[in-house]
Amino acid sequence: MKRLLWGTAAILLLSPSCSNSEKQEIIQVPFNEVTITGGFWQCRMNSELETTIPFSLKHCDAAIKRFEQCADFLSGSSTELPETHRFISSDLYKVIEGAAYSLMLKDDPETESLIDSFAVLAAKVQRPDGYLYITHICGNPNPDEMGDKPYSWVVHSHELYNVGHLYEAAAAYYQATGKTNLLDIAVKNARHVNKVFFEGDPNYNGGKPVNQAPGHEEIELALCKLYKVTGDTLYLDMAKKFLDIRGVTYRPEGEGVMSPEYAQQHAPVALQREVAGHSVRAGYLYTAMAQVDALTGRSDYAEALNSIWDNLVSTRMHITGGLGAVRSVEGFGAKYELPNKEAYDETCAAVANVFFNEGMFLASGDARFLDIAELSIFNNALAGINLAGDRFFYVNPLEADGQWGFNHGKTGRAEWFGCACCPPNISRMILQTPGYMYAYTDDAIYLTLYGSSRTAITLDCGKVELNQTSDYPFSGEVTVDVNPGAGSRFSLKLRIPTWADGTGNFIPGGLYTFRNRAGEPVRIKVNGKNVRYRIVDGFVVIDRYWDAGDRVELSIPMPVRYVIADSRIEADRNATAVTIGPLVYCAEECDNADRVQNLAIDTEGWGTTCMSTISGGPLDGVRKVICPGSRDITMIPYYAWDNREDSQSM
Ligand code: FUB
Ligand code: ZN
Repeated sequence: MKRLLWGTAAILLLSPSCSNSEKQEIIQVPFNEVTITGGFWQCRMNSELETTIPFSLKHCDAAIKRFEQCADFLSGSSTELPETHRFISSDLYKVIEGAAYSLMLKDDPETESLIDSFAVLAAKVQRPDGYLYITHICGNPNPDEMGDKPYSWVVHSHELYNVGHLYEAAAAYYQATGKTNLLDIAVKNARHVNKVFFEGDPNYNGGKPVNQAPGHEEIELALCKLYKVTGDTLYLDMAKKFLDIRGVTYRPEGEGVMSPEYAQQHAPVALQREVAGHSVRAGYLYTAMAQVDALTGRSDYAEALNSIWDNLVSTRMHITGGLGAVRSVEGFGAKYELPNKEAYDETCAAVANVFFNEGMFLASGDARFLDIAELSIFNNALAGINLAGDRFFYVNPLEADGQWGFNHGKTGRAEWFGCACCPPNISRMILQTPGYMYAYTDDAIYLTLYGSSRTAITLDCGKVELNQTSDYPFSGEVTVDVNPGAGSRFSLKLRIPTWADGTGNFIPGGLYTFRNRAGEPVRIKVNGKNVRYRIVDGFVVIDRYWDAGDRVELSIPMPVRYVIADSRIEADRNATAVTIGPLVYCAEECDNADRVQNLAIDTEGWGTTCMSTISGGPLDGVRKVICPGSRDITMIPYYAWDNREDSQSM
């Protein structure tokens, strides 16, 4: 998609571009090479490191106990069997992954020793051949859920889902510490899976290769990570094989969780054209497809992914970037089936949406994917965790009445869940967010998500230090100090979000459009002088010789915008949403002494809104807005709701 927008003053193309015309690989700057220096992300990173990680580790006791019981049972020191559970181990692995990321940012010997002890335990439980799934190892499966023996119910047992999360945790811990204790377990398991699924192992499935894709995707993207940290192409080959047999070698033919669509098994993945089924599964699948294409340098899935993405953003995504509107299947419904109060929008699905869109950006260089990643981060994903970092939403509706226990029985946030997939998912994502800020090719640097931060990037022409200051997403003012080692030429690509590009769309896809115009255009200055620019693929490209001390100032206006949804979304007819920059706003009962469902906004009243920053209390530093209507309506960013009390909200 090309977008054109012209600003003022002189164009900055000083001489022909040095970039070669061949498509270059776009590389993300890893999160641990970006230092957050203030602003929005500093608070979130601090609450992660200080609260969420230790808090989550404490909630792993039940999962660790199963490993201990299994080890004791195997050694003969106890006859007590661990409780059967399909995927509680995966929650523990995800917590370990997040904890490993935290170790990359801050030393914590206690956390490290806890992970090391767990690795000892896991090695005791793992079968000598590499198999690792407690219930079958201890021989006490619930056959309806796990099958009566290993890999006999691949469609729902979650055996491969669990070890996928183990691979991700092991890769992260290896990157953080250089230790191979978990990685050795992961590698042994992956080799075993390869033998059983693709070669044949006399001890499983009568010696015939299982050759069936798992019902819950995850191992595919995890194998990509294993490949990246080990360099062993076996894992990339396995990821591709698992993708290519999906919907080919096995296809359930029932309904609900046994429907062919539920786990995206209705067609070979390269031929799928619309989003379908369970949203977390779908999100992990699409992420893996994008990654396998990128890592193999092929475009086997590009047509499918582009079509699926178009279908997603133009028919089946909530304004918060939430996926999986339908509670009964935790997944996608019919086109435009996007209810508000009943919306499911699992936190894990929002996280998957971020992973998917980051992958699509890296494959294409097109910022429209970053618009969706950003939308999902700032709205649905961040809503999944409170500001203090110790209470969670699994389900993220767009309206709540304060009565219904929509959040797996709770009317508001929960401390943890029996099925705790979401808390560690959002936790591991937040720690990786600095990695979504910068990317680069040989001769270009992309600024992809704004926020106060510092990094250094090595281009062909040498090392470039960048120091960015911004209160984004509460302000669109961004200052970047550029310091190349020696005067050198490269492009700086500044992302201009769709909501600021003058096209009248909040996000790509046309589902959500503005009632009011943007007003002021985006302005860019280099060393104090206005730059005339155009936007290509969502970026302004400043191609010039850079010198130490050069300063870029980007000003993205962030007025209050009123948004209407496509009229085919029945639940949103006659409704107006309020957005500021990438943030979707909502009204809570505690700010509005009235049933919020009774409030009516003046749909033309955007000119008299009033923004201010909250000082003190749980929402300290959050930008609120007062909009005119049946009364003055106080609104806060959607991600910040239910941080004060469980109440009505919309
Ligand atoms: O099945 C594992 C996880 O549990 C899924 O990703 C979530 O949707 C929840 O059902
Ligand atoms: Zn979840």
